[in-house]
Amino acid sequence: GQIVHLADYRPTDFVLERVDLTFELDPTNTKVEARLIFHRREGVDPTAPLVLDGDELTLSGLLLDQNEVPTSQYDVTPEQLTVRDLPAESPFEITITTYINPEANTQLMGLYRTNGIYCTQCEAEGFRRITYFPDRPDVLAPYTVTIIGDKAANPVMLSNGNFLGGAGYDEGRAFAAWFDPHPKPSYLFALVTGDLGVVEDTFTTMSGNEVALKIYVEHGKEPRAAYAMDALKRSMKWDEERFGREYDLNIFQIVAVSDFNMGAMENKGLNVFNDKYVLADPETATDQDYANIEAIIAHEYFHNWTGNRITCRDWFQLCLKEGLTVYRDHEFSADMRSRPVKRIAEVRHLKSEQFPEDAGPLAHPVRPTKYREINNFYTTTVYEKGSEVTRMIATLLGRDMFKKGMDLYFERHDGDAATVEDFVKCFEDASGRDLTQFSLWYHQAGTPLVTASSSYDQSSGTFTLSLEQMVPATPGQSTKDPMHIPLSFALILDNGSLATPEGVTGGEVTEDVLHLTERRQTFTFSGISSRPVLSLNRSFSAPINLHFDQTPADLAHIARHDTDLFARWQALTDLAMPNLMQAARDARDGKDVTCDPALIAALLEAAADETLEPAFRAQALTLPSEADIARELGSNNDPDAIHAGRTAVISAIAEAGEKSFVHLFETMKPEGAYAPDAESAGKRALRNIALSYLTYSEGSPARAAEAFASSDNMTDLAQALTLLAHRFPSSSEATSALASFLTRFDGNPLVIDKWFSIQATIPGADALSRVKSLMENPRFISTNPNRVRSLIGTYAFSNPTGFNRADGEGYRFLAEQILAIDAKNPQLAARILTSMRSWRSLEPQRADHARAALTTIERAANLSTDVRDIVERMLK
Ligand code: B3K
Ligand code: ZN
Repeated sequence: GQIVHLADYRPTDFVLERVDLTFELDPTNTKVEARLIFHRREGVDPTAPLVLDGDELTLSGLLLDQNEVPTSQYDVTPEQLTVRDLPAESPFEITITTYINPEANTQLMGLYRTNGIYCTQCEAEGFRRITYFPDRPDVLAPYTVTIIGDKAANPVMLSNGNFLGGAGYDEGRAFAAWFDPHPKPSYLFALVTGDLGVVEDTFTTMSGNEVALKIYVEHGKEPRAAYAMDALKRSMKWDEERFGREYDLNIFQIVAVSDFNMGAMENKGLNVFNDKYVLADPETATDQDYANIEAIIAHEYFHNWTGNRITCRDWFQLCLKEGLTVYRDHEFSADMRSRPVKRIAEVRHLKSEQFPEDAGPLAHPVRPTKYREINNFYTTTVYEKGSEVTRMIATLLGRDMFKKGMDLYFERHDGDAATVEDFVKCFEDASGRDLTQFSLWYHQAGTPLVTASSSYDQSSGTFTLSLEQMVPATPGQSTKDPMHIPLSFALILDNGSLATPEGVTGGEVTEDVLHLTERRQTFTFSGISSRPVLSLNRSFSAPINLHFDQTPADLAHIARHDTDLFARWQALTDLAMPNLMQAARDARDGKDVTCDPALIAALLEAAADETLEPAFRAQALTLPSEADIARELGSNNDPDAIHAGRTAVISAIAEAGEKSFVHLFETMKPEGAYAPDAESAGKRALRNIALSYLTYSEGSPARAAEAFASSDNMTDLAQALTLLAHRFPSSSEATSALASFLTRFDGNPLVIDKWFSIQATIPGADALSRVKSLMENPRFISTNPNRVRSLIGTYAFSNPTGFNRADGEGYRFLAEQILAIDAKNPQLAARILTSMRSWRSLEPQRADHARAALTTIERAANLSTDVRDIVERMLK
């Protein structure tokens, strides 16, 4: 658990030339032989020893150029192997033998077993659990891998790169050999073997190479991989068209496994996926599942260029591959689906996940400068804010210059382990623009707050906009410099058309983007003939909090007229938020909750507007979440009051709009058999949000029960079940729907996960006892990350009233669970613990309970570095 500092980076003393690995598989005693060829880097002290990383390893053999190394020449611990007296100049070969136990590997890092399959996960530092190695991303080499194992149990034997050959070589044993010609860091190594089914296809690249595509799944699940295959082919095509990136091996493989710590992993030529993000059919997957599969298949595939061909120099540069690749997958989904609706979903996600992280004790820059446990930095800040930073570069430079910069990046850094500075430099060189101030987005944590005020002067025809920016203090960064904030804007006139100013003073404006670069800046637009309504930060061009006291009338004007659909949705949200905040305060003070008729009118108008796509209308009707309201309130939060206030506002909208909701429910049914396309999904979303409102106005489970009984796809079924369980938890309709869902999908763990999550998020204090009894259910497997996340994780992250019980029982329960999970799988435990990152903004009684629970964790014996790092930062 030492702290690692960016400032301490230096290249390795030895250059790795080649890696040759042989695995003799055995469930509890796998032999790994690693032959590594090194040479001393020029200029390095000729006596410097070779130091290799390990993690829980036992060395059983060590050769130097095929001769046994005397014990006096090396030191070894489970964490490190140091070899001395190595050749000063000529290359040498080190052969290391270790034995590892995949069956006992509950951390799911390194080589482990899941459902009879051998599988690896090496990012960030899992390779050192396989053999002693310079396990860092700037050590790249070509790999040859030989796999030897039981023939019957492992008909499929896979590793990175191209297949060299294989056969059954003696009684009951088989082998396979793979060669990956592309130099890669160890974190991209993968090995998978087992008895798996496969779905095959091909893709012909833009220069005419035929690539074999294979998706491996458990036998019998092949039909459920069809959508993933389709998404893969579309991703490959899109990356050629949009970024000019072509695939570079003759085979691309994906394996779906059921025990996996995260979503998926971009190992070179052999992606390993959580099966949740591969398997889908209409009966078992929701529209959201399909969209996630499409996005994650694309994300991992896109890593082949942004991550693998160009990797990271060190783990501080993680956003170099993750932020950029998220940006790429966002763009892909926007092109495949509806761009504005996709943007709304991204911003909802950013605000609900990244903004709280940036405003709490775990805040860190997109490019951090120190870490204690790198696995704790695969955060929404690195990923999602990292993506937003890339998006801002595109906004600042414009589409063509951005493309030139990307081309330069691919050309200049192909084969490199690069840095964020390298990346930014490409855009500077391509465009001639100085990005020094802009780079603060990588280095300063915290969500900037921009305060805006405007005025219009009729006599001179000028519109004045005053902006002020403030970046809040974050851990380790008490003062901040002003940032370069690109704000997309429009001046909307009375009739809905956009004003074209004659001139502007006070700062740089390029096309529809204002460049806010000072702490305070006033822009004056001239030649505006009548009072315009300003729409600011359109498309969410900058990831900021914006305080701009616009009147409900102005917001309604934007919601009606902006040509940017995102901005229309944003205006509706801005209209709703003060209502929801006041509702929470009123509920807390025992007052009657009211809802502004103007809000109701604006929402119903958007809902009924048939010129708008259904998916957008569904987003418009989906009010900010309880967590969103808590974030806006900022401090002294009472989740029960927020829930009560929001529920009352929803009821008021439901009453007023009942007729429209009945109409939408009856008409928004996609025709024909289920198809997961965005348009049909949009109709289902609109119909289901209408159904949700109707449960409030009708006050009866009847309509949802009927929807449950008649639905022919998982989207509608899961939504109906959610409404029954959440709105009418003690009704016989809810009980029988939960029971029939279980019977119908028993044996399909990914669907049972939905059954767990739906129950874990039933609002109210009873949720805890429900979660506890579900943990006793035999279908709950405490070592499977998907089960744990869907029950315990969902409860802690997504049930504000159930988890934040006033008596603190939710926190005490979580503390116990974290310790139990930590003993087996530290990464999973640490991730779920981050659900408490906003504990300081709770009202004092709950905050005290939360602190006490965190302190129990902090004081526990044998904490992993992962959990210790999180809990200590949260309590600091
Ligand atoms: N690169 C992996 C994440 C690895 C997480 C390691 N703790 C998946 C992705 O971002 O594509
Ligand atoms: Zn990624």
